[in-house]
Amino acid sequence: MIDLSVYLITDAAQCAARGLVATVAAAVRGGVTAVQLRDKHASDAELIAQGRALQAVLAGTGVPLIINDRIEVAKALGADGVHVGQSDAAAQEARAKLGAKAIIGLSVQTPALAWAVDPALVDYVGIGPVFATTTKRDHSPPLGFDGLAAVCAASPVPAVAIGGLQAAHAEAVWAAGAQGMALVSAICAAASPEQAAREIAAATQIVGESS
Ligand code: TZP
Ligand code: MG
Repeated sequence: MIDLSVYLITDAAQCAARGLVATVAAAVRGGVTAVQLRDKHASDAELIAQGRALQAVLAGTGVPLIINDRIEVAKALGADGVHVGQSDAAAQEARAKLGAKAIIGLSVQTPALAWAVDPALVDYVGIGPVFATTTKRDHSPPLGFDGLAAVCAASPVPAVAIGGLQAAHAEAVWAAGAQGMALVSAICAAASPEQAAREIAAATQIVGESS
C-alpha cells in the first residue's frame, strides 16, 4: 500500500527557483513518501521528459511517482500510478489502461462522492481543500477539519488531505481520519524544500505512531 503520509505535489512555477528535479530530490532527502507530477499546461512530451527525470531521482528510494490526470503519460512512463479528478478521465479508464498494480488516486470533495468510490478501482482519495489556497485556482469551498472528517468517514479507501496544509496541521489531519498530507507550497516554495519535508515528515511520524 502507498504511504500517503508526506505526499509532495509538484507545481512548475513554485519549483522554478531550483528546478523541478532538484526540488523533488531535496524533498525526497527530507523524507517525502510519495511524489505527484502535476502540470496542467505541459504537453505530453514535456511531461514524459520530466517524469523520466523524476524516475531517475526516485529510483531505489521506494517513493512512488504518480502522474496527475494524464493516463497516457503515466502509461508511457510506466509510472507507479495516476491521480484523477472528478472531472478528469474516470478511475475506471485509469484502471483499465494501467492495470491492477497501478496506484489510482481520485479527488473527492464531499461525503457523497467518497461514498461512491469503488475500492476495486481506487486505491486512495485526495480530499480538499482543507483551507483556501492560491496554488489551485477555482478550488471548491474549503472543508475545514470537520468537513475533512466527514469525507474521510465516508471513504472506503485511505485518504490524503490537501489544501493549505503545513507541518503544524499533522495532528488535526490524522485526527480527522486521513492517513497523509498532500502539499505543494509548503515544500516547493519553502526556503529549503529538504528542511520543510523533514519537518513535515517528523510531524506526521509523531501523529502516525500515536494513532
Ligand atoms: N487540490 C486541492 S487544493 C490543491 C490541489 C491540487 C493545491 C494545494 O496546494 P497547497 O500549496 O499545498 O495549498
Ligand atoms: Mg485533475
